[in-house]
This record gives sequence, C-alpha cells and structure tokens, in this order.
Amino acid sequence: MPETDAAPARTGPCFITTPIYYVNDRPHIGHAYTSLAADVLARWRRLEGREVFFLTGTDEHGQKVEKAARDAGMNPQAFTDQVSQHFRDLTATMGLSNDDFIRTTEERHKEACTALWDELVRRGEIYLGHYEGWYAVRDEAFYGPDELVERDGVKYAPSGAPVEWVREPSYFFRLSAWADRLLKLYDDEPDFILPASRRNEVMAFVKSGLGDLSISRTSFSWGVKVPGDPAHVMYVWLDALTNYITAAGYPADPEAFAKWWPAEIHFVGKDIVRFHAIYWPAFLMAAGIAPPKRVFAHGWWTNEGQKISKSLGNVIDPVRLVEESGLDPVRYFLLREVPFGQDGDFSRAALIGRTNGELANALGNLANRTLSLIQRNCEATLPAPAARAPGDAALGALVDALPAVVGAHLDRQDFHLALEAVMAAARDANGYITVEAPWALKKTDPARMEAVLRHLHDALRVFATVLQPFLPDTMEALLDQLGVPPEARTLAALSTPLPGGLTLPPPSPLFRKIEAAA
Ligand code: ME8
Repeated sequence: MPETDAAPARTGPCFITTPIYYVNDRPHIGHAYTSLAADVLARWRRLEGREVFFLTGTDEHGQKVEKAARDAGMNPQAFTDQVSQHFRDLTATMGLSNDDFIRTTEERHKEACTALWDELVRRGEIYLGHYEGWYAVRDEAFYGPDELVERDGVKYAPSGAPVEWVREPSYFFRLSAWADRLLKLYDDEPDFILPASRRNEVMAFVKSGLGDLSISRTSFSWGVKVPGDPAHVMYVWLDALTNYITAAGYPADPEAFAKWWPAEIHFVGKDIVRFHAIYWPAFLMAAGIAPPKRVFAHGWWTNEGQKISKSLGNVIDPVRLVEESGLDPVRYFLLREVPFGQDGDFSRAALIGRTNGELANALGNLANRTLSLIQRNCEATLPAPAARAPGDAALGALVDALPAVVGAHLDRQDFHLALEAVMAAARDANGYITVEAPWALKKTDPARMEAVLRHLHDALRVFATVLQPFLPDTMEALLDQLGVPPEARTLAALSTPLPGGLTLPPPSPLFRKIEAAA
C-alpha cells in the first residue's frame, strides 16, 4: 500500500477543483474525464466524513473566447452565457457533485482578480513594459522563438497551435525572481506535482530559466480590466487561475478563505501543467498566499488510437456516450481503464469488456447470487453476524483491509489501483461462493449456509460502500438491496455490523450487459 508523508490528514475541510473550461466549444470526453476524477475524490472525502468544497466552472474571457463569439456572430457575454450552460449541463450528465460552479464573468471573480492584482502591485511584483513576441491564441500562451517549429511559412507552438507576432504595451509579473522559490517548493513538497514525470518536466523547465511574464493585453477588450489602467485587460491565465481563490472566498470572505485554502488538489490535464505548477504558485507566493497542496496533471485521451479533434470528426460526446452505455459504466471505465496520469485510448470494445466482465459478471453476479439465495433460502431475512471459520479468514481479511487500501490509492489519485483492489476482492468473493456452495448447504448444514451468506453480505456491503464515489447510482441501488440504511453508508459505519433479522427486498440486476453491436 503506498504510504507517503504527503497523505492528507484524515480530518479537516478539503477543497478540490477541476480546470475551468473554455467556452469556445462544447464539452467533450476530456472535460468529462477531469471533472469525473475530481468528483470521485470529492465523494470519497465526504465518505470519510470530511467537509468538502468541490468546484468546477467556465473560463470565459480572452482572445480565444472573443474570437469564438465573433465567429458565432454573437456578443461575447451572450455567447458565453449560452456555451457555459453546456458545461453546467455536463455536471448533470456525469453525475457530478460539485458544490459551486464559477464563471469568470461573475462580479465576485472580477473583485478577486482586482484584489490580487492590487496586492501584487503593492508588493512591487508588477511593472509596466512592452511585450514583443509570439502568442498562440488557441493556448492563450506566449512562446519563446526556440520553442517553435515552422511548416509552410507558419510557426507552431509545441502544442500544434499556430502562433502570431504580438507587439503591445504590457504589464509584467516578475516571474524570473521566483524560480528559486519555486524549485524550493518542488523540493520541499515532492508530491506538489503528480505524477512524477510531470514534476520532472516542470522542474527542468524552471531550471532552464524563467523570464518575466506578460500579464496584460491591449489589443482586445474581453477580459477583466487592469485597475487604474482600463486600456489593459488582464492576461486570461491570471484571470482564470484566480477562479480558485475567488470561489474559496478571496477577498470578500476571509473566514471562508481561511477554511478552504490552500486547496487539497487542482486536477488538470497535462496540457496546462505549466500554468498551474509554475505561474499559479508564483502569483500566490508573490501575493503572500499559500500555494495549493497539489497539482495532478493527468494524461490525454485518444479515440480508437487517433487524436481527438474536431477536424477529424471523432470528438466523443459525453451525453451520447452516457445515453448509450449508462452513466456508471462510463464513470467506471474512464477511471479503471487507464492509470491516472498516463495517456489512454478510448475504445468501445474496452468499455464493453470492462462493463460486462467486471461490473456485470464479477460484481453484479456476486450480488445477485448472494441476495437471491438469501431471498429463497433465508426467507428474505439477513442472517445474524457470524464468527469466521478458517475457510472464511482469507476473504474476511481482504474485505477488512479494503477501505484503507482504497483510501491509500485515492490519496495518490491512483483511481485504477483502487478499482483493481475492489475487483480483486470481488473475484475472491466469487471464488469463495463457488467453494462454499451455500446452495448445497440448505439441507446438510443450514447454520453454515447462513454464516456463508452473511460473510458474503458483509463483503458486498464493503464493496458497495467504497464504490459509491465511482458508481453512485448503482451502489445506491445495491445498498438498498443489501438493506443498509442511508445513514450507515459511510466508511465509519462499516465498523458496526448490520443487525441480523432485517428483511431484504427482492434483488434486481444492477448492470445490464452491453451488446457489442450496440
Ligand atoms: O485549458 N484528454 O480549458 P480547456 C484528457 N480554460 N483531458 C482532456 C482532453 C483529452 N483529449 N481534452 C481536454 C483550459 N481535456 C483553460 C483552463 S484552469 C484555471 C483554465 C481536459 O477547455 C483536460 O483537463 O481547453 C485539460 O486540461 C482541459 O480539458 C482543458 O480544457
């Protein structure tokens, strides 16, 4: 089981965030993925009894969004109102349990940006200069000439986005002065950036030298105005990153801010690790605010082996996917299939394989066999808690250890390992039922039959409890079928056995198998 010093304390509030998504386009599977990971951790923390603030939202300023609005023939505010709604709808589609949804066009956010800017000015961290260099609107990022490649007379950033030459007056943030303190942060907090491969990449970038960062633009106006100099709007990344502290209460509600900040974790994709792991902690430290505790940069999804892109026409729409396959199988598949942090390929065959093999067969059948036997052979009544015979010990030990094993994996965002651990235990439970054959014991040893079914019921209760964050709807159904009252569905409640004699409702299948041709 992974153990680290950085494992979060078991008590206290936790603040968990997703990126705020650009409203230049509709949500796709990549957005759903990041938000889902954050949702599972938020739900797990609640299950631990922690107070949780789970935030998502939309990034609505900047040149890219302004351009998308213009292309749609709309004014930017009307356009962002419309597209932001699609991201709000995504929270329902994916079953997200977010506590807030922030939009950067909200007044509270403009106040926070202004307060942060004023604080940076007060501390001498901002100066007025002139920017001249390359800018990629698609990434909303500045690039040095040595980072670019040229094809057919057009220069491209490493992300593949075309760049344009920008020359305008600009405010700068003294980023160059923060390199040593950033490196110290990465050294002092080895899990500040996960996974380790991303940490190495960020450290190498910082060690190669940091220039000062242009943090305002004058050639367009769709942004938060710089205090005292309204010809400038703030650089969209300074604006966007600030969302995390806006929502936590900065500067309007110092009590809330002290409660929620620093964030336990910012979930991001690997494309935006530089902004979160370099610029963001530098802005914060420069303003006298603690950096977040962790930035986790996950990998990139491809579709059946191909890069996902609008021009290839292979964008995966989460709404359609959930309609076709069901919400919980999609949630399960996305976090089970690919180690979090690595790139992964979306394949329909793999989704079907996981759903049918693991959810329907290993877990669903175990529940159905156990609960049907209790219905038929125990008059639908839960047998009393039973002592463990030698044959029950191995499964019992595995089940007892499972919540801590899952928790340790989730503390490091190893979602696939957490799920693998539950599935391994479910497979063991299937082996146990086959060996013990409780259906054959009714006539020969009814007391043993009851004990075996009770041990299986106890195991299922643990599986269902720890899987709630991943499979909220189906595990709610399973806990109903197991007769676990709503208040007894936390991790702490697992130490209190359910009383024998409960009447259990007739079981019904939890998962339907997906047909390959569907
Ligand atoms: O970058 N695979 O917003 P964005 C996995 N507004 N994840 C993917 C993905 C894919 N193929 N495509 C997108 C922005 N993502 C800024 C963020 S935060 C202060 C500002 C996910 O709409 C992944 O999380 O371009 C990535 O980082 C994010 O969507 C980018 O969303």
